[in-house]
Amino acid sequence: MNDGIVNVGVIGTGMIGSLHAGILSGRINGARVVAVMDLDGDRAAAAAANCGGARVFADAGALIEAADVDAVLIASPDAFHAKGALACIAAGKPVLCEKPMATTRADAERILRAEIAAGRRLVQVGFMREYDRAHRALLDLLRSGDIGRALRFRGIHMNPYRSSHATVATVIVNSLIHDIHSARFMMGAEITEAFVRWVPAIPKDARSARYAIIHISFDSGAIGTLEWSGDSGYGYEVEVEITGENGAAGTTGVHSPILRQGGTRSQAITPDWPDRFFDAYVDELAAWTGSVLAGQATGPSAWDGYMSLVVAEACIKSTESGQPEPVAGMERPAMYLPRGA
Ligand code: ISE
Repeated sequence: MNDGIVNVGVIGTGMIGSLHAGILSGRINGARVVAVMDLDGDRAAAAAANCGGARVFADAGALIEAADVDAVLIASPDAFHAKGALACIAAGKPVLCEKPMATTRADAERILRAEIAAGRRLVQVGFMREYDRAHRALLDLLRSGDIGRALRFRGIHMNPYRSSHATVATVIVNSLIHDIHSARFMMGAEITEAFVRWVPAIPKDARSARYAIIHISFDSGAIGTLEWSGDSGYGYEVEVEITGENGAAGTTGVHSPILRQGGTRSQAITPDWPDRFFDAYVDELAAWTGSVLAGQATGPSAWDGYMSLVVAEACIKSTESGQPEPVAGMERPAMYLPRGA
């Protein structure tokens, strides 16, 4: 890092890992990918070649410990995130861990306590919507006070067909985790209660999920809904609407032109998340690289990763009880001051 370049090791070279590796090596001046790891050797080799000849590892721990790796990006399957993040903290290496930070509240708490014990922030969580320009414009408007006190948050998260989201619990931890974070971050408030209703994807499999709505309450007194589809039938759409005392505002995440032709008006919607959030990933990786070079972690923290799992656990309990469930995390440690504060 002494040449002003962060040498990054990437764990997991699937869809998101190879996207991150390509952005880091091709678009971020302050970063280079020097190591990649994946259990699929061919996939790792292809990613390494795409990054100008990075070293290929078969073991994540060896990559994290490698002397020439300054910082780590974890993009492995969700179940391996917590182990990797803990290993990075133990090695004292900054890590951008893709969401979810962990798949259970208990593992998320282990990571949080390990970072507190380390005495400094090392973890950033891959909640890239914070870097989406439509979300940032809405947040700036909300923070300007133009619409007054926020009363309601509505998250809309419409996916094209998703075979990977087998159960409503998996949907909550893997996908709705984005919306849980956006709600907390943009409202500047903690969620205190969650109530989940959903429509099964497979009529005979009550735990499968085609459409889900999470009803939430905030400690500010505001309320909200997080709406998710596993097969929108029209593409990929993520939007946020916030209603305040003096008005309402929403993201305009669809940037394609409006076409008027043949008696209709139409607008193209992105086919999936890499298209909709590519610019956000670039901005996220540029910000992360800058924070590593500055030695001061910024962006979504291990606290955000932990609280998203605290909320997710309450949501899963609600799917089992059929009732609204309380959300209660630990006291916010001093090293995680409210961001934007
Ligand atoms: C995926 O893992 C993501 O992170 C996308 O942002 C989200 O929209 C999608 O539902 C997830 O499966």
